[in-house]
Amino acid sequence: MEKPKGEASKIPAAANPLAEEPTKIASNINYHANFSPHFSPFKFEPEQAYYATAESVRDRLIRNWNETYLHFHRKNPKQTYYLSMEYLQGRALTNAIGNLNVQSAYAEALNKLGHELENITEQEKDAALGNGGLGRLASCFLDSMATLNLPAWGYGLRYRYGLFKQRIGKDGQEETAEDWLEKFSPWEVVRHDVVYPVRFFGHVHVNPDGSRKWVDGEVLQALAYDVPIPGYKTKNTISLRLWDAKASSEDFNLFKFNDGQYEPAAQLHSRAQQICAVLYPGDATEEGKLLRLKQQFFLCSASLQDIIFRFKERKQGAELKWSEFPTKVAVQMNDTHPTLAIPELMRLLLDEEGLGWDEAWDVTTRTVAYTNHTVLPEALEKWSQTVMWKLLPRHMEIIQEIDKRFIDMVHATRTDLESKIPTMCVLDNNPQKPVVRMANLCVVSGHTVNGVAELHSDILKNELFADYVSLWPSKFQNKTNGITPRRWLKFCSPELSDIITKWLKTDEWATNLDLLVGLRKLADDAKLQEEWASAKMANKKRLAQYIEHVTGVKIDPNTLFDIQVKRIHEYKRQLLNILGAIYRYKKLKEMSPEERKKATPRTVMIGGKAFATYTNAKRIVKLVNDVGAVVNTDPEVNSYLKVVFVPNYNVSVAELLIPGSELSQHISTAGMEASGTSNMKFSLNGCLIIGTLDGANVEIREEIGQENFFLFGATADEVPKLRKDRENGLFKPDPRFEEAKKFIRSGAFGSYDYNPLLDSLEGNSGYGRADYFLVGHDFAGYLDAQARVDEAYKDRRKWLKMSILSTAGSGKFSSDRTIAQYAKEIWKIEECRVP
Ligand code: B1H
Repeated sequence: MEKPKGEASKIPAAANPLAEEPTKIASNINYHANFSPHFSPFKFEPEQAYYATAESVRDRLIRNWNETYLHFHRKNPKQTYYLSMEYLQGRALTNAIGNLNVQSAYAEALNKLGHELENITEQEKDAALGNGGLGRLASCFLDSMATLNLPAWGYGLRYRYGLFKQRIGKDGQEETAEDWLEKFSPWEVVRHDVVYPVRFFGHVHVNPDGSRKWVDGEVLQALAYDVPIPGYKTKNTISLRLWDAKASSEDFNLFKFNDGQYEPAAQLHSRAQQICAVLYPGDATEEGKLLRLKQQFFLCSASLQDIIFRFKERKQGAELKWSEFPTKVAVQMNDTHPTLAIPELMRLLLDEEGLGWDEAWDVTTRTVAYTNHTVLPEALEKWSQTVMWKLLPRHMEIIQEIDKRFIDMVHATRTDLESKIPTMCVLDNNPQKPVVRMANLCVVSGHTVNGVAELHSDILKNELFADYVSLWPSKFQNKTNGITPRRWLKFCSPELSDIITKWLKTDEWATNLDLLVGLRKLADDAKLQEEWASAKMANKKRLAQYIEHVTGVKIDPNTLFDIQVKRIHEYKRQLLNILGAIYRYKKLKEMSPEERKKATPRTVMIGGKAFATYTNAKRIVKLVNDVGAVVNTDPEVNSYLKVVFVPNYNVSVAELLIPGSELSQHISTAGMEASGTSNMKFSLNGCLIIGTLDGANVEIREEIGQENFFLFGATADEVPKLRKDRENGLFKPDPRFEEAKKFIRSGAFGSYDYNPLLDSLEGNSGYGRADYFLVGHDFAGYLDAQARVDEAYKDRRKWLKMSILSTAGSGKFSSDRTIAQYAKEIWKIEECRVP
């Protein structure tokens, strides 16, 4: 490959768009406003300033990006390809400017142009190509891969509409399409030369020599859109390659069109548009399920063709040895969503490259690895065999063969496991509903399977995948999740970051988060505590302004800010939180004004999106809003308690909420939250946690010290028995639990029918069992833990010390640590730094 033309260094200084002086940056922004126009001329409002600034920053990224591409190409190291159906990137501008370390130069340049950087960055729409933790994890991982100079790329889909926008109307949550590409995204570059065919349907043709080929059906084109992912303080800038689907011009039937048959004329074009139309097509219908499966295959097929193309390209004429493929390629599957990468790689090797089964299987199994993110049975993907035979007939043949060989192997080598074959094998051939078990396919085919927190990985080994462990003991690993400290501290809380840098006398913590332990010995220092408190207060005030702006509710920054933000799910137990707030409200009402004065004033904020068809989750959203409407307008109580539902929770809202919070709730039923990652973000920002022994909470508590964590609730190993007891009528509810429910049923929060929601806590859970999530069992412990919070908050110095110790103990939860472990222990890749 040739060196890219027009390198920055060869451009005369005067015209250098990469100069770092504010005056030159201003002129470059101006240049983009005028000569990369997207709006009417002479308009330079914040919106135009945003696009011009973004393009100016992109110029810088492109140089580093091209150099990185070239460097990887020349060095040809083993490279990781991260396959994920989701990336929750959020906004890119602040992050890019921060990673390039040109913050103040850009702020000054924009001032010269009559704008404030802070206002400009708010013009950007979030890229929300993900649902929640799993998607945000993928984005944090890309940030760390780039920062650690690792040869790695992400692959995903370029959804036209990302995660829906949430509005709160009179009936609760309403969803509207999130049009992140409404104007355009300055952060993506379409690669018109990177296009691969992806087939659906059709049938398998058997050649005279017995080889097989998938033919006919419909063929769409996958077109690459690349997003640059800059590392922090390094030139390395890696790619997130998002595939878009299109049909070719040959598929447009001009004859039909001219005949007035407009829709039939463009049938394949409209089918192509459907593929990447939305993030998660509702899968209640058969059509929805088929579309989701098509999306998954589209990602896998395009990515693997691209990976194989690059493998061949980097051979540069040398002899092609497929056995070397796993020494150059590591494919990581982010949950089972990209499982079809396995049969697709097999198919490409067998049918396109002509390898034999054993060789193809050896290459595939040494290449792919699988991360599990959940043990919830309803989230473990199972695809109908009938649908799969129709859509991907050749892949089904391959999966059948994989399954057959697995079963033969167990019969031949492990007769002790024979009775387990029906649950261990890939195909569930139940005649009523034959399905492919994607997680089993991943475990059987992947060289490594990992969970995302110690507790979760233990559950995988001891329960979900226990039968496989004796077969392949070294296959199972743990990789505790992490978060990028750049976005989640340095850039979202500059005030606190500056204080940390000042007291640690280094800013290296942003790339070596373990250095935060240095704060431990300073946690008692009154001067640090005061600076800490003032940074926290600044963040609380900023948050209060935002809350008033989006909800109209005025909140007092002198109250305890108590926040729970995450997807709304029964297992995450927002219902426990709001029942606690309801109980608190009732008690405050019953107090005399004198008694009330002793209460710790609180602002409870809850935010998160409910899946559009998840009725109970939507009822919880409605309840939080109804409680807020009553409590916040009750003059007796509202200086002691406010309850706010924060609408449309997303990455950029998180960047405001997390730095401004003092207490955060991570209160899932033990054993159900695989890890959680917002717990890490809050803790890093000096926020105390009230939580259960679930997911990564366990490790956070270990790191920051149990005395700095408000713990309550059943443990994971107690849960099964408690559920049984509950079934058998052995559960004795705490009277406070009964009181809170009764208060809702009395109509205290309006006329909406909350009975079905409350019934789920009693006899009629949607899971067919009463209070499956043990809200009733944990309620008393929860209230007691909250009482300990109230007491601790009254001792300001003690609270500040705990807050500092939370940050000090968060070093482990950097995604740099997580990714370094993946690189060493799963991918076997090494740094490839651009000089
Ligand atoms: C997590 C999901 C998930 N686990 C299905 N599983 C989806 C499952 O669209 N779908 O079909 C989407 C997402 N997401 C989360 O992953 C866990 O619940 C968190 O505990 C964990 O922190 C996060 C990242 O590992």
